Amino acid sequence: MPAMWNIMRTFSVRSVFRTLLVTGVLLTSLRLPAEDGYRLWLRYDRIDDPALLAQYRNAVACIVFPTPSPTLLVARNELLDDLGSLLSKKMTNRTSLADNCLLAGTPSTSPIIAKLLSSQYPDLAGDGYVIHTQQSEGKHLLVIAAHSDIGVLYGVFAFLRLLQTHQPIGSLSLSSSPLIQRRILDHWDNLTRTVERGYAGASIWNWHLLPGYIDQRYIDYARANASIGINGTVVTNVNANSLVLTPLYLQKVRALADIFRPYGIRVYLTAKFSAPVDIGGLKTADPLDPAVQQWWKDKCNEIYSLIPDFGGFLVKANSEGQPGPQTYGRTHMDGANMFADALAPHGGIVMWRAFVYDAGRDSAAPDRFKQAYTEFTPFDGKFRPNVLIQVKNGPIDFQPREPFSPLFGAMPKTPVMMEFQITQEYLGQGTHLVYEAPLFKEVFDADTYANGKGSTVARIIDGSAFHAPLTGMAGVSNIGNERNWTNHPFGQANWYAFGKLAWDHTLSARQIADEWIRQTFSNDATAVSTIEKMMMASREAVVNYMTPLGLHHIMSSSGHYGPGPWLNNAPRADWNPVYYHRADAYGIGFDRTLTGSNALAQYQPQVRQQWLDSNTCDENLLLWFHHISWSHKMKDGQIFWDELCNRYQSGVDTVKWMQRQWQSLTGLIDKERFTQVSMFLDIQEKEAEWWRNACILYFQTFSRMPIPPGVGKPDQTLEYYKSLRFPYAPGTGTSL
Ligand code: GCW
Repeated sequence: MPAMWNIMRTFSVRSVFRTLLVTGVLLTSLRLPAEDGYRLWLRYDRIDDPALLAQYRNAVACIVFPTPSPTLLVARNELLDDLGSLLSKKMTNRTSLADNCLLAGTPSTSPIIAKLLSSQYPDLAGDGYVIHTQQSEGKHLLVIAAHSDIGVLYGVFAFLRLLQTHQPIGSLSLSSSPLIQRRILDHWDNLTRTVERGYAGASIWNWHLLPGYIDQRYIDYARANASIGINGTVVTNVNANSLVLTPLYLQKVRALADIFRPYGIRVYLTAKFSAPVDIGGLKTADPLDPAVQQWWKDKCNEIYSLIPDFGGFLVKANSEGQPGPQTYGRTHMDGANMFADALAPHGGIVMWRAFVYDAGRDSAAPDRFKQAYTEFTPFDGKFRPNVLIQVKNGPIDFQPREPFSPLFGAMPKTPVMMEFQITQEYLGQGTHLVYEAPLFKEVFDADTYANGKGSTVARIIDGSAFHAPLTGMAGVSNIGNERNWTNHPFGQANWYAFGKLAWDHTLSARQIADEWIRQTFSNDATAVSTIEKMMMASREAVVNYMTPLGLHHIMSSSGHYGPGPWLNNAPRADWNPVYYHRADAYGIGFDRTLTGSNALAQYQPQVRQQWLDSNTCDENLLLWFHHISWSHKMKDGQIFWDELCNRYQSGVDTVKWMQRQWQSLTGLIDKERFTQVSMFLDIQEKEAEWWRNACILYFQTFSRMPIPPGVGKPDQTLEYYKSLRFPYAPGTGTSL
């Protein structure tokens, strides 16, 4: 192992890079140095195109960046360090402007910036930024400007991105403002450091050693998030532990909040509904009990005395065994409003999750699909103004493909925020290359018709459809303490894409992939286009080899690792795959039309119309809404059974194609990441075949039809696939 590699393992990569530059060890003299992925998309290696390097060096000859706040100081250091690396030139801050200076700041740090924003960017909102070239006082200037300090940091990262992706910077007039206010990562991290549905090692929060020991990772985490506009983090699991609200733990939370503050990141916590009983010595947690209300008010006062910019609470109540207001005969409204009242004097918010399905109402046509809508819509307009209802993108649970949740657009008087799952619980977990931006975009672009045509999910979430004053988007984190943060190097792209789309959901998945690849791997044209093609094909591949044509929730139980369509012995009916696919001798799929659960009635008529008829319904969603015969005629003329088998095969074929694409990049990608991705693609290929074989064999016991030609033949029996067990698969750690 080369000596440099050992050094890089031991120390913060950035500080090693700085040392190497200062001591004159030219990193660039080594071709494609080993990369462990720690630096994410923030690599800032020297620009390897000499002409471009010269151009950039001329364009940024000096820097003028007054820093009267911690955030501006962070922004300036980031700019100086990263430009120093990119341009391989020591950058310093000066106090007076010269030709080709980069001027950064806010209206209060520079009259030039004040004038620029008021005259040319009067609409620049909130934490948005401007990157603008202009002549001032006879000098050519490049200006990074914002109204807020954090906006300047966002502008700095955006400017550095232009350089890292080799864009021209000679004449710029860019501005960008976030379309969604709260852009939050939800960590399902337990105080024990296990991570529920985490596939990248242990939690990055070392609770035991906090607040005394500050891991460099906390700073690097904040920096990475700020670079993509994320401005909040819920550091604890929604399956919550009251302990985090005790004084001992609040000191630890405070240490994290202090680190994150200059990066514009607020800390939020999950609140366990029973905390007043668990740690407060009360006999009840009834939200209408004055002593309980007072307990939460006092708790909030205590938290805000330590963390003045504390964001608020995320609550999972009356869901999957978590206590909640219904435990005391009260409603979601009573519960959420109690927290809202305790937080309101401090400016905090409540994110109340709609992922509930405990109530068992609607005994006539029970369907888990319908429960969130059934339970929440009656309270529209009745929540306090600082409550957001946090809704998963689909009605069930982060499946490879779901229709959008019918709750989007169904609560016009209530702020509704999005919850996506970045971690790949149902998307191949730690080893499958699946780029999620196409999934996120598909949901955002879906039209709810809730306020007429064009009321897309994106416009519900960004508040424009119903003028929601409070907006938010959460992503369940895929981060752990693996050296490269996400285990799969391509998991980083999903973290990145989440942040970028929370900022601006109008970006395309391809655009985001393009800039991520350039920053993370290379600007080489072949590498960029090849990797982009792989990423763009990957989401459809996983749909095809796991759950084609609208199949859903057929993963094996508990760990959700691998196929388990045959499972039927879980304690609740709707925890069983057989509940969702309903295969029988006639056919397969969940009838959610009038003849079935009628979940379709929860959508606007125009949406319902799109999916109501099995002959016209989008085939990608067919089994979400219809129980259709094995010989149902598909749009391409095949019978359903053949189409199903072919889709499974096509998923496998795409993975094999991705393997070949990746191999064609030999020499263009650094060895370590190249090898890791190659091995993971091999695992993905085997698992895609496992999915195909197990599902086809199982469904064949109902269809009794032959496997069509061209579809790979299973190499094992169905009994073999059924016998597989993985009790120690990662991600199953429950809250403690
Ligand atoms: O999908 C389920 C997961 C649980 C998770 C739950 C939720 C945190 O399997 O692990 O619990 O969703 O979103 O609350």
